[in-house]
Amino acid sequence: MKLIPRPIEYAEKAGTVGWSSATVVVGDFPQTIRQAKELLAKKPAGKESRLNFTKDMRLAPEGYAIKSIPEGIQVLASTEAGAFYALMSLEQMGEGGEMTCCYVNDAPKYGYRSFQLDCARHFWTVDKIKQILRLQAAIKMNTFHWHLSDDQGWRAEIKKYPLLTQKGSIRKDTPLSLAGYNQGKEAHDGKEYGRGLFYTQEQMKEIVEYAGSLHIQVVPEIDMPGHMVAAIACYPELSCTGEETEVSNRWGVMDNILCCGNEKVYAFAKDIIDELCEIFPAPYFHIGGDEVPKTRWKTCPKCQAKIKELGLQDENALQGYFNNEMAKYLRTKGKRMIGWNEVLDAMDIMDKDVIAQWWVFRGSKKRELGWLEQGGNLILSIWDYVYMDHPYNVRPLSKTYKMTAAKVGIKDTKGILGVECPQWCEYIRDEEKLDFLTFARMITLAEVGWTPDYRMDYADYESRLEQLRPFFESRGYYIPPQKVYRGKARDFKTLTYAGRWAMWRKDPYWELTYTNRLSKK
Ligand code: TNX
Repeated sequence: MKLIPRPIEYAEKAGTVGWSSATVVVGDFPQTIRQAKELLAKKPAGKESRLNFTKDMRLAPEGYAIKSIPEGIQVLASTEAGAFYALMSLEQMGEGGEMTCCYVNDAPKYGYRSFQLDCARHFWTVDKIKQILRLQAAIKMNTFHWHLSDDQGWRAEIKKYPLLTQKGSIRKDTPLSLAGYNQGKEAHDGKEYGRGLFYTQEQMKEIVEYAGSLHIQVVPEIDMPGHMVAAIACYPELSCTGEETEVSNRWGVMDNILCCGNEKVYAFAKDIIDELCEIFPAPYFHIGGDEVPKTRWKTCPKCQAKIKELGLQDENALQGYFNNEMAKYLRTKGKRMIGWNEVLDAMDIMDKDVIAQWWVFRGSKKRELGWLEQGGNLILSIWDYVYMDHPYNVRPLSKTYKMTAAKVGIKDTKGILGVECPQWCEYIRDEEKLDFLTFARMITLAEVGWTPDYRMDYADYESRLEQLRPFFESRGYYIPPQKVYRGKARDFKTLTYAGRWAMWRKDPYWELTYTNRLSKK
């Protein structure tokens, strides 16, 4: 079987059926039919066949069935999305101009299958994002989480606050290494970065529209109240001290955060939400909420007054209050708030509708499991399994494949909305490295989010990945050599796990350099 993600049921039948520009497309689902015709028109003429889409309300919303015989292919689905996913399966199976006749019955395990791209630390073009979205569609992922702001750059045009992109997009220079990380002692490149590198509202709409045609929702993230130095550099009155500062040129966690004792901050956040909600129709909005040091709040008279006035327990509760205000506001716009799992720091007061995205183990798993038990929702994107910015030598694809509910200790999966692989781009500054670290892991995550746990099998997955290598690579989706994504690249096999990390810390570029050497041989 040449198919990723692995479907619920697949059975081979006798004979082959044509998949070429000689295939005639008919039936229900006009949008998918148009897309099928466009896709088939690009293929050379081959064996004649018929492709028929039929609406069948018994199928799950994103599910589909395929029955093929040598004369033609019958697709059943209840929605355009289901019909589209059948087309995406046929695209993979029919790569050679025809395919083995088969029966497929399929539907996703989770409804939220996501990829996050950090466009703040380094900027990626609209065309690059579209290329990634087209791969997401091919592997049946339905969410693009767009990280649009961070300490080192603001990338979303906001008409009410023009400085955010005029000034907040630019940093003085960029750290080159992890040496002295977070202490300002790392080597820098000495080059200004980010002038003009932001998305206009028109461009954001263009991405939303393109993604929508591929049944992908776009969830914008504005990270707050931490990771906000770029905005504070433009509007210093938003911080506790109000002092002038610059867009950050360091990576890590910054003490300078929004002042949650100041009403102006709440108004600012709501204004940004207002503008972005006009652009992004998805029923979710991500407010970040990660890595929020409370150092400044502890001595800030405004924050302390707010804590008193509201009868809050401490600074964590103040963040909880801020989160709840945002969740309430988003609800008036028909949206649910998502936040990184630090939003659970104030779990006892947290709005039950908020979705926590689990990226890091803070102490124990108790909080996250407890949140699920209370009926809360989680998205899984646990650092140790799925983070894409680290080398394959440290985190082989087989590790990403293991992020199943049972493996992370979750018995009742009811509250799990889905999974995500985030790509953070501190050390990814060119498309070559982005490709190297993104595509293969994203394809792996797609199967983690779609295929039921009992149907998952890593050895089988790897053999399908290799069979589909020409399918992906001919479309520009580079897959590293097997020995690289297995984490056993020759030069480094003598290193311990700790040694591999140490090597990466010294030079976060080393694995790419290594792969370049591999491909030149
Ligand atoms: C932690 S994941 C962060 C990001 C960094 C990433 C680097 C998360 C919510 N916060 O700000 O880019 O680590 O791997």
